[in-house]
Amino acid sequence: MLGHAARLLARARFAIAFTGAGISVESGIPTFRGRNGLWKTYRAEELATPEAFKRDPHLVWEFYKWRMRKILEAEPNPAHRTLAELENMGILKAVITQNVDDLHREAGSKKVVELHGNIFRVRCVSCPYKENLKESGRVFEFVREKDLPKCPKCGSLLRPDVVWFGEPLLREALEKAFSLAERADVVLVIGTSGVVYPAAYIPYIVKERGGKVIEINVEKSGITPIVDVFIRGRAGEVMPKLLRRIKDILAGGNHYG
Ligand code: BV8
Ligand code: ZN
Repeated sequence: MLGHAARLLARARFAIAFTGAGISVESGIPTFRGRNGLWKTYRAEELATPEAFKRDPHLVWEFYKWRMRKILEAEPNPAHRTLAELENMGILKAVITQNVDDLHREAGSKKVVELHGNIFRVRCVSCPYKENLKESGRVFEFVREKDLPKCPKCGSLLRPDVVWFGEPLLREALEKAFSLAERADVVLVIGTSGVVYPAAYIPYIVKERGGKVIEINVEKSGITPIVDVFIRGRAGEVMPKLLRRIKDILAGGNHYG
């Protein structure tokens, strides 16, 4: 399996990666639907919605600040770092991610398409005001703040600049992701249950155009039925092994053929 995946990637003309919450598990960030449930009493689906924010903005901000704190304590893991190295080697052309944790960028990936936004960006519910809290250096003060965050321009509520359930994806990100998928001859799918749409279309677009689909997951997912190579395992363990095999092939170590 690993050798087949390594050969597909080493020979790929235009390989991309498609990642979900599972790639960040080994950085200590709980998945959405995993056993260790993201949020003890509430399901993420109920909190990551405009209705929840309207009904109880305090609770939704408590949920997001809890996640921001967890992510700020987290480090990219070997899976994130391997994707960044594959991009530097010219093998991987882009990472399309459903995650909002910014760990791909932290790991050094340059071409990252964030389909569901970024947890460190906030925007005003009324005016066009947006702020990337990491860039403005306000992230730690923001996370500590107990009161509801207000827009410095118009005084309205600020919200996380992420795509909630029932909200349309950012058109520009979606179009970029779809055009990357249309060009890809290999897509490396890592750590996604493949239940959230329209993001989950990405591997199908590659498949429909004759591309190859490689999946790394600890269990089968909604994508597995269309996968050419399924590697069962934890992303942080599998990815470094896959990289070594690819390097062997590129070094002409043709014992993998
Ligand atoms: C929209 C940002 C329409 C917020 C997120 C019924 C059928 C089909 C679709 C729908 C439906 N009912 C509703 C819908 C639409 C809905 C949807 O798809 N719902 C799902 C739940 C059925 N989609 C939407 O609402 C989207 N918008 O459709 O709008 C529209 C159009 C025009 C105009 C108006 C409206 C918006 C979806 C975006 C929601 N926002 N995130 C935030 O993060 O707070 S999605 C959220 O789920 C995260 O981004 C997460 O990444 C994403 C997907 O989940 P996964 O990444 O796959 O994570 P998950 O926990 O599910 O799985 C983890 C996987 O990792 C598992 O497979 C596990 O085995 C594996 N794993 C674990 N450990 C490891 C590992 N793998 C490797 N190594 C390990 N160590
Ligand atoms: Zn405003």
